[in-house]
Amino acid sequence: MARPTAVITGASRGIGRAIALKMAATHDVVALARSKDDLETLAREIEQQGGACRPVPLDVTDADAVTAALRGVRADVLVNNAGVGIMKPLVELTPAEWRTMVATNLDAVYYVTAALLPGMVERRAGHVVIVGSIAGRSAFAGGTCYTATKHALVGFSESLLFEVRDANVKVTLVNPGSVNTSFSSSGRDGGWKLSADDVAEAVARVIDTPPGVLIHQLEIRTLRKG
Ligand code: NJP
Repeated sequence: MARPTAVITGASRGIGRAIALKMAATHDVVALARSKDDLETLAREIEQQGGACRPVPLDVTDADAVTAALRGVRADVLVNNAGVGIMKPLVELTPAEWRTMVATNLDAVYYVTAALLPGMVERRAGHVVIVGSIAGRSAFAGGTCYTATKHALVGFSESLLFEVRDANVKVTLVNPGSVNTSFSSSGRDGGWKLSADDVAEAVARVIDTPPGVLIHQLEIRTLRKG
């Protein structure tokens, strides 16, 4: 029997890469990001472990490229993970930085989900996971745009759930605290943070709930000491 397919955005490094490696134990992986070489390295690693991974080098903020690349892809699981955080006071943010965050953290979630959701609804099966953030319900100086995009995902994901749950499609928003990736370069030792593997483990668990049961929102915290 064919294995299910998981499409994962932002799979070239960090949390998305860890999710791809974790999901590859049970799913064929379609890995999206712009860094072609990193995706190919990931694919080789997954293949060495006996899995299957198709790298799709792509800018997820390019709506036409997303539609073209995902045409005909049958996704059982979609993990919208790609994201950008440029933390600085509002008056220092450039319009380009603002647009990059909104385009990556919000617009792209719409593009990728819209490309894969019709198939899920038609098959009456599927799971859309969105990697948000604790910044989706809290705020901090320097986070005007980033928190706005992650707050937006709360409304997006709950509205989407109400649209598709009768079609048996699940929607989950996963909100991690700080994760030790190259996402933020505070210069501080990140040993106290969650690891990308911690988040991947949580994602695998929310996907593995029984039919008829959905974890719609999950917040993940570290207990490690700073
Ligand atoms: O970030 P990082 P994380 N088109 O920088 C991809 C959220 N989060 O893994 O294109 C396509 O290591 C990029 O690939 P590439 C956060 O908001 C994090 O930590 O090759 N892909 C890379 O694979 C985000 O939503 C923390 O450069 C694009 C990936 O995105 C998610 O977790 C805390 C792209 C970013 O890898 C993953 O973050 C939290 C584009 N235009 C939430 N732009 C945290 N780390 O502390 C970027 O609460 N990517």
